[in-house]
Amino acid sequence: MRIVLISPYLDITSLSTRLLASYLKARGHSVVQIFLQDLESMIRNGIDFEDFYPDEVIDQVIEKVAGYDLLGMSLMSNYFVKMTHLTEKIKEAADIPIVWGGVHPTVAPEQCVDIADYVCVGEGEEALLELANCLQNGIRPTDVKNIWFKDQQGECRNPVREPMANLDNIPFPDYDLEDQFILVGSNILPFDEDILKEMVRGRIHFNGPQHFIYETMWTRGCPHQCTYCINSHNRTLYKGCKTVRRRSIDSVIEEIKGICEKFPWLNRINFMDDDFASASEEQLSLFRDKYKEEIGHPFYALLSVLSSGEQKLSILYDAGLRRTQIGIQTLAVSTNELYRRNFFNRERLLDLARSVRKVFPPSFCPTYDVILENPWETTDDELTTLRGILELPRPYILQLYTLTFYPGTVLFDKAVAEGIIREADVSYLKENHDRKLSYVNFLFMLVNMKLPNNLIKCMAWRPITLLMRSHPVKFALSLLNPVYRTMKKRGVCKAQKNRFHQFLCDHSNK
Ligand code: B12
Ligand code: SF4
Repeated sequence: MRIVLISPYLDITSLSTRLLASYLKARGHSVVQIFLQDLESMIRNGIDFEDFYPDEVIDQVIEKVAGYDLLGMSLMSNYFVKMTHLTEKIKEAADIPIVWGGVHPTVAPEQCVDIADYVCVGEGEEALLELANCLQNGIRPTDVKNIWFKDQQGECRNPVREPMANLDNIPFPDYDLEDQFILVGSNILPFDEDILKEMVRGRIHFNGPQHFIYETMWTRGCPHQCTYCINSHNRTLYKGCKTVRRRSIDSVIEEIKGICEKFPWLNRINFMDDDFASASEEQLSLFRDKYKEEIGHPFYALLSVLSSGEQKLSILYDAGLRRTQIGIQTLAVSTNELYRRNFFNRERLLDLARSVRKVFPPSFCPTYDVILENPWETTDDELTTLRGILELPRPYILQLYTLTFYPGTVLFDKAVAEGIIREADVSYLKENHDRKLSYVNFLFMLVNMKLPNNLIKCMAWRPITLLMRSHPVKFALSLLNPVYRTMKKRGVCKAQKNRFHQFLCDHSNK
């Protein structure tokens, strides 16, 4: 069967479509991928998930999918509006069955089944293969687990299958560029090595020369189930099943070795696992030995406080870990309960931060994630987090998120039940960093500006914060908020423009 897969993500790694493509290809289907990363509208408007693709782009997609038998689209919740518009436009013009998969169809299949012909709930490799086989043979896919659909004969909601136990059975992500297209400016062009090199160039900053980053994953799933995260949904979806699965070390090394042989300019690896340190010390040591021997490139990984002690950190440093991101989120006890992160507290964080300083060189700068604008938190809760952070040894960078309610998560349901959001709201169509102007947010930003801790502590003194929370000040800030947001958006646009403008000019005329 001839299948097209579309990925709208700004990040061209798009492991989902690349893995699905290689899985289907290995089983005899022919697969083309189109990467529809809408850089031009991002440069124009900043990240705006409510933007549609321009008509000229949609026309090219329609042209490209002509003659194919099945069209698959991957989407996170943020892309729901954009992909709905694209799907409707394609359906008006072309006669091709469309299947949606990815995080949003997994958490909100009822909504998606009204738009796409088929919806894949959960992992897609086996489900998409079986769906393609059914359609090829003219069979109604009533027995294909994970697949939902509505047709003239009625609605079918097949149950979900167990997540794949052996991830080594999935071939490596598909980087056959000759079967791939990419949106550059307003043209869909054949993917080539120059474009790939530009797209993977140093968005994450390591020290040293220009870096070109290959992204992959060792595991699927996370041992935790924080209530704002997809993993809280997956635990319910896959009740009783093993959700955390780990590829063999040989498979990971072979994949990276292969891709570095194919593209020898790759010189950094980014492991996107939810918690890279959830492996045991023994597994990490084996990984270190093989990685050092066969790959040797510095790498980046996300770590959770629960899994990372001094011993694991030193194994990881020895293996080549040179940049990391660690979730703090909050230090308020009640919020950690709300987030189901009771394993986390100030002492644990301080322990970890001290171990980081002990194991890594003084220049090593971890990123700590913090979630702001939680409607259940009081200013005192936020200041508890701020004060705890100020105790951490520098250097570090704070990555400031705002709480976003994603459908399917425990917190989304709570927020709906308490009337904080309405079920129909698409409150998740925002960038997670889109902060409003408030005194407390400002204090957190000062931490990144490396102001002396004592000064920030003084500014966080309760009487001052009470004054800044008073109605006149709040009113003044609310008036300034639109200006602040516009300026922030302009800053983002300018940064994106600097990064991608030349690239778009160079390639759009190809
Ligand atoms: C890596 C990652 C990123 C990377 C790269 C994403 C990319 N495009 O490749 C980066 C850092 C860029 C990123 C950014 C964001 N991310 Co992110 N990210 C992840 C992460 C950790 C892994 C995703 C992944 O590659 N998984 C591996 C693949 C194989 O799994 P998968 O995508 O689920 O695909 C499987 C199935 O879903 C299905 N499937 C997928 N697509 C399709 C298509 C078809 C046709 C079919 C049949 C099946 C199918 O089959 C696949 C194979 O089994 C997840 C968390 C997680 N553990 O899932 C969060 C996650 C996806 N991200 C999330 C979010 C919110 C974001 C941001 C919006 C945050 C922000 N800054 O505002 C941004 C937006 C990105 C953008 N602008 O494009 C949320 C999404 C929640 C939601 N409801 O949508 C997640 C789930 C994390 C969370 N907290 O819950 N992210
Ligand atoms: S530790 Fe991170 S990835 Fe794991 S459940 Fe919590 S937020 Fe999600």
